[in-house]
Amino acid sequence: MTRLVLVLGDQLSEDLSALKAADRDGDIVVMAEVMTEAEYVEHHPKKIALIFAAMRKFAARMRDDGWDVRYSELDDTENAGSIPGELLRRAEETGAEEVLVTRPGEWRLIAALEDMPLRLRMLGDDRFIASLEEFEDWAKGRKALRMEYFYREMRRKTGFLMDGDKPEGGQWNFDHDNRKPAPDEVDFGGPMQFTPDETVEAVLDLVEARFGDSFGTLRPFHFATDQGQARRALAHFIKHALPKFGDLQDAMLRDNRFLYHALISPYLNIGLLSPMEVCEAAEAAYRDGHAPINAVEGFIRQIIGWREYVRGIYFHEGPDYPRRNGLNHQRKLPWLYWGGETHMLCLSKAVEQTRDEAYAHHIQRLMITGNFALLAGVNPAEVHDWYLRVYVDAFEWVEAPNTVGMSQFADGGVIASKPYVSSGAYINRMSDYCKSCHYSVTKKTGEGACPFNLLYWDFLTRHRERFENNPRMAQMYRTWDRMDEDRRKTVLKEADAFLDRLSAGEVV
Ligand code: FAD
Ligand code: DLZ
Ligand code: SF4
Repeated sequence: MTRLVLVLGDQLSEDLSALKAADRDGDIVVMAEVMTEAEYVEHHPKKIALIFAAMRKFAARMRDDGWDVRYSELDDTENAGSIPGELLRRAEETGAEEVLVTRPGEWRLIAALEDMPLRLRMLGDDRFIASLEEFEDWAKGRKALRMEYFYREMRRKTGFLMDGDKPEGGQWNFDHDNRKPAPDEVDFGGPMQFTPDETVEAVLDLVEARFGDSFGTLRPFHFATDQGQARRALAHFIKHALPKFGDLQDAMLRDNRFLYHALISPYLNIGLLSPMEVCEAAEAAYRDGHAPINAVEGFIRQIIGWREYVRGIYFHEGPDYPRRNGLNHQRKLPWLYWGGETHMLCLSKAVEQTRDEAYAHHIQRLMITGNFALLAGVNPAEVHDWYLRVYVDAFEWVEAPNTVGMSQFADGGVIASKPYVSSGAYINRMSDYCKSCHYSVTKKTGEGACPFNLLYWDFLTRHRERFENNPRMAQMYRTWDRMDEDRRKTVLKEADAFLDRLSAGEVV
């Protein structure tokens, strides 16, 4: 019996469970560029280009390896326009009755496949280190699902940075050595860039014609689009940037978009790199004396800790997770997130780089765009939609827990034990943005006061009932309570006026 083997645009790995379970001689691989996937949110054009180009190259490689691949390009006249539609069309064409698929990374697509009138065999995605069953076992009976404890399990499971049953260097986490402020100079020239080949150019033309009006700059396009290139990008990062990754992980510079970050998340998320190979390379750099423990532990924690943990949370919490609104925030996403003018330099720089690169690093996402949306009380569904659209690495299983949970505290504290909010002081410490901003970061009220300073106290006051008994926030409330009453009134009045101007669409 012939079966169809579905390979989605973020499943471009030779060792995908559906391919491992398939028969190269009898089964047929189905890959399709479809409008439903390209349109379910209005993705950044670079993201669509990366996925289509990588899909085309992967299909070519599979054919070279002897697979019968039925590939549909977006403009093919027969293209049914959706993944289930394409599977049904191929089933009719080939007489296949069963579809093998590796579990997709989004509830929406899982439901669409399950609704199809074809027999479906859905296999676990074993490209992750923890299976969903293992995550459930870990979560069972715990009051709080904290990443740090899950991470230790993953260290034990993989053996990364272990010295017998103890953590290498005597500690599980070296973060107190990280978090250094922005440096004056960066001696890493940025992630490896690739000149588009013929396949990539054809995709860029297609994306320009069909999605050129969406938010985001398509060209220049330098992402890796196959496994070989992605591996070179990884090796480049390990050699030139990993040693300083830890120290400067949280720093931000107005004229340097990448600092010592890897920019490998898109490659990991679409399957061009595996988490194991990435961590093996990082650990080898530590064992060879090339990179220090704080850098390597910090990096490995992001991958076997955070990345695995957020996926576990997404599937553990269920399909309603992305729509949660635990703080009942209702403001519309301000226009400045789409490139509208703003005098806040940190925000304008983060948005500008997002538009150009489809990339911003973690602290820009969390403490600039995320922090501002949370302080301003923006509806988390709109924030979620924005992050899913604009970043090249955004797939719901990883984006939603980071945005809705970690950044917007809209899941009521499943992921974060307190909201990630800060005044301008944090941004000033970690970046050089404030030096050239229209606002003064040291000014707390009055003309030219940094909006983060006003909104920070306004947020804490609005949500006092929810947070004042949180031991990690008690100090903040004590500081607020010690302030002179007139001053507190001025802060709240100015915050209100600022939010009114923001909602009215004025340039703030
Ligand atoms: P590096 O800083 O070099 O880190 C190395 C790797 O660790 C990354 O490639 C990534 O695979 C992994 N990693 C690091 N932090 C996380 C994390 N919190 N969750 C999952 N993996 C992590 N990451 C995504 O892959 N897709 C998203 O859609 C996404 N949305 C985010 C939204 C918000 C609001 C926030 C705060 C974070 C989000 N992240 C997301 C996590 C993180 O910002 C990116 O993984 C990281 O910026 C990718 O860049 P990099 O490869 O240079 O990472
Ligand atoms: C993101 C994306 C896009 C833009 N286009 C396609 C596509 O045309 N065909 C495809 O198979 N996959 C695409 N993807 C990735 C899917 O949206 C992704 O598999 C789901 O969101 C689950 O993570
Ligand atoms: Fe951002 Fe405030 Fe600094 Fe301006 S002063 S860059 S608004 S934190």
